[in-house]
Amino acid sequence: MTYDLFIGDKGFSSWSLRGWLLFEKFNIDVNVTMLGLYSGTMKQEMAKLAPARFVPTVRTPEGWIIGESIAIVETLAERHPEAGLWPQDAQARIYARWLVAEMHAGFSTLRNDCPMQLFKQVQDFAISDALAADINRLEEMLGHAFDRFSGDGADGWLFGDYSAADAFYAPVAARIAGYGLPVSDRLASYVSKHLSDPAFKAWRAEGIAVTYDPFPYDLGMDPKPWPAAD
Ligand SMILES: N[C@@H](CCC(=O)N[C@@H](CS)C(=O)NCC(=O)O)C(=O)O
Repeated sequence: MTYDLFIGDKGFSSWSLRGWLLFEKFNIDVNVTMLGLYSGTMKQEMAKLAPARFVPTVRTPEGWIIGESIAIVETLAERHPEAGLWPQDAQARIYARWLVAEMHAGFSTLRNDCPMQLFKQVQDFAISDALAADINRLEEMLGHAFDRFSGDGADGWLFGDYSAADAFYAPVAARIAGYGLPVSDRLASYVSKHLSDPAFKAWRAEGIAVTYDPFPYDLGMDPKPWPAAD
């Protein structure tokens, strides 16, 4: 008996990526099922998972359903304390939870204006004042983690070792990369760390292998290649 994780898509679904990273990066066994987020079959396929409505949704080995990312991360952390989803240090753990909660509830302009797509880098993306404010807030929140908790300088994970907070900010890194958003050098290093993470690369490779007709998002004229990752 193992967990079941239901996701929607690998090229675009930021929340699916978060859910998958929580299993993949912390070595928790899971069977992954892809639902038809873009083919129109998801609602019908999710009927058996009610009252869950969105991906990611998890079914525990007991058959219990978890339909929200925050509930998924807290449940996995409670059931797998040895996996290290949250930092060990109590103060770091508070900040990791704060980062995850703020990601879940905030950054609405970043999320709306720059939907995650892992295919290309949009050229000359126009930065509104509201988007600039979200980017500043990211710099402030992640900068605090770099200053106080990351331990190994500008290119470490937020709390030294990979934590659930990094999983929640992986799609943010992808948005910064996918829209060429202007960020500080240390945030750019953190983005590169995500882009070169083997789990992220494996997810992206499968995501971009899918052909969409029509392609769900407008990438503008002549988008640039996705940034190179080691
Ligand atoms: N609050 C949810 C958000 C999940 C979410 O919005 N997932 C999107 C895909 S990235 C979805 O299922 N969309 C389907 C729909 O809106 O019907 C969570 O934290 O898991």
